[in-house]
Amino acid sequence: MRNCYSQSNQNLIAKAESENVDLVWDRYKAMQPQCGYGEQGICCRICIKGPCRIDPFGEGPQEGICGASADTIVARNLIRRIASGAASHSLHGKEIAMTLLEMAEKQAEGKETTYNINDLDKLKTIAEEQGIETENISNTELIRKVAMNALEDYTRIDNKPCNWLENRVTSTRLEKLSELGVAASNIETSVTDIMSRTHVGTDADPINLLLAGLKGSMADYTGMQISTNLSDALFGAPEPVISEANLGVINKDAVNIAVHGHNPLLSEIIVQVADEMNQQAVDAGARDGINIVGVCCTGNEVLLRRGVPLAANYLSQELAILTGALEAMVVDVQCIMPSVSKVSSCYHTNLYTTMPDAKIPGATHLELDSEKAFENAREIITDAINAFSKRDLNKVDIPAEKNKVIAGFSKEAVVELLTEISPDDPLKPLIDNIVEGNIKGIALFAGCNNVKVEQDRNYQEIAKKLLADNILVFATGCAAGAFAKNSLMNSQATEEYAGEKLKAVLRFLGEEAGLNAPLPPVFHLGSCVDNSRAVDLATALANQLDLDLDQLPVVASAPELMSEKAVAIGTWAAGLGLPVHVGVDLPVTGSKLVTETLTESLKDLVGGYFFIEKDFELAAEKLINIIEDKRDKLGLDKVEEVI
Ligand code: MSK
Repeated sequence: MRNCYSQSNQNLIAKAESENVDLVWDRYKAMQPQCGYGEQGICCRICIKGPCRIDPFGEGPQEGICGASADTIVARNLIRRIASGAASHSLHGKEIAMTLLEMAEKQAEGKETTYNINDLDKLKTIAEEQGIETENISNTELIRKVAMNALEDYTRIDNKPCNWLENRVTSTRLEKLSELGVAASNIETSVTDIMSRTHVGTDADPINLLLAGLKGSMADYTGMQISTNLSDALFGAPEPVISEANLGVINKDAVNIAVHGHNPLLSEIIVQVADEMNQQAVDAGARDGINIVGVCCTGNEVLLRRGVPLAANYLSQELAILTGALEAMVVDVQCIMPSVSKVSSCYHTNLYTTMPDAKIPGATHLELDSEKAFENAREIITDAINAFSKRDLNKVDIPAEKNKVIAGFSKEAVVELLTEISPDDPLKPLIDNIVEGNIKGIALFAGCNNVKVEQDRNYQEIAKKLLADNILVFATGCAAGAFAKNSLMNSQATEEYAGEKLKAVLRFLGEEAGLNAPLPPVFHLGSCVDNSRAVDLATALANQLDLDLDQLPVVASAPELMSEKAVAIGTWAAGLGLPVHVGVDLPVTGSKLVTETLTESLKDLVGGYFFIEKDFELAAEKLINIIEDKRDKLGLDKVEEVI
């Protein structure tokens, strides 16, 4: 099996072998065979009487030493993953909210601040949506109130649903979630609750455990909404921007600095400082100055807001260093392989960690401190300029492959574009095109890369089939990275892959946007937390049509799901009513009850559910069938009868 869909990435993997550098694929191979108990979720390591494992063939132990059944063990393991995902996304949101609060406090004292509000309109929109008075109030006070409103979701002691959950789903959905007792009221308590009830000798009821997981996933969703929206207020809501993606964006004539992780607080400053210090790099011999490139979701954040080219998604992060032309990699949190330290040490690349909760042995730790953010950014860039002369030219091998990307499809950007066409009712053109079948449905691709499958391939193959069937594709996170790297986010891709009806819509929208070419067939919505943008758009459509999300011809797919965050995202997506395709096995197959709950019973409860399909042809077929079925149920083939 090839490791990567992208030929240039594949070539670099061969280079690693010749230079004796171990990559993720080598470590995966060395790990075979992997533990079958772990793969099925039937290994319990929660207490120290264990580890225990259930015999999947029914011949050995069928319960742990404490008496926990396979169902209990699998459910506990699953919801602990959801708790970790929710903790990660929501801490990200909390850090942005704390940055806003600190900014407001400093402004009130008349002090200078490192960060400022870049998008006051967005801040005001958020305030209005959250019921915060925007008239007769200073900007400083508005910032403080918005920050406090978000932070309230981490501290509330009553049972009212979180502020950022309550008004970010349809009222029907909120009712349903409340009835089930899963409308999270406090993000951190939802996570604590999972960790507490999964302690040895606590909750043994698999269904009760799964409901706690569903609640934890709603906390995850809430944290993502906070992350996306407050980041937009701080750094600007994305607008369509043209850039490039794949390893070819690393420039041999520039000082190359990769920003990697998820939190845009430092990367935004690095991009600003790089502009100021560009001439210093030129003076040091780098003809093209400083070239910032993105990796994973920090990469998506700065791509959407600053047009910074994207070098790699999750599985290619080591390859960016392997080009031998990366002077620095600056990482923040999440999805950073510890191996980047070892790989960097084989080259001249400086590796920096920047967050107190994400240090890596071998890296230089330069903590992001809002007081010193500019100073730190200057230090990193100065060191990178000095490292430029230390490149070993014999080791430099930058693949030529890079592709044009049109990114930046925030909800605001989409609505603004539609407003040009229909000022009084912006969503009408979108709804009309869905009703008429020009857009048969929408598929949201999210999630990661997983070394268990050929990198990026399933994304490409499934999306091409959906596009040919006039299904519009949205993408976030490393899914977006896969499409950006492999040329599915530009006008040419529309001409090549979209069905005739979808093509006509995208051509028309492209003209309206002043592109003189079609919009791309895959809309880049942003990083993992920006899945919230897709829900916002779908919820706006549902509200206008007086429907709920589970009735819309909308599906989600995570063909290469890998992280705990992705498990949390998949769970809330199902909880909000979406059918969720997963292209790898979930570690739940050791329990028939848990597997059936996720893939069947959940459907009756919330409308959404998971389905596993590893074959991309079949996955595409199933996603299309689901969309057609939803259209049928809405009577969309008999247009005049419905909307
Ligand atoms: S970075 S969570 S590998 S999408 Fe957001 Fe990519 Fe998945 Fe990390």
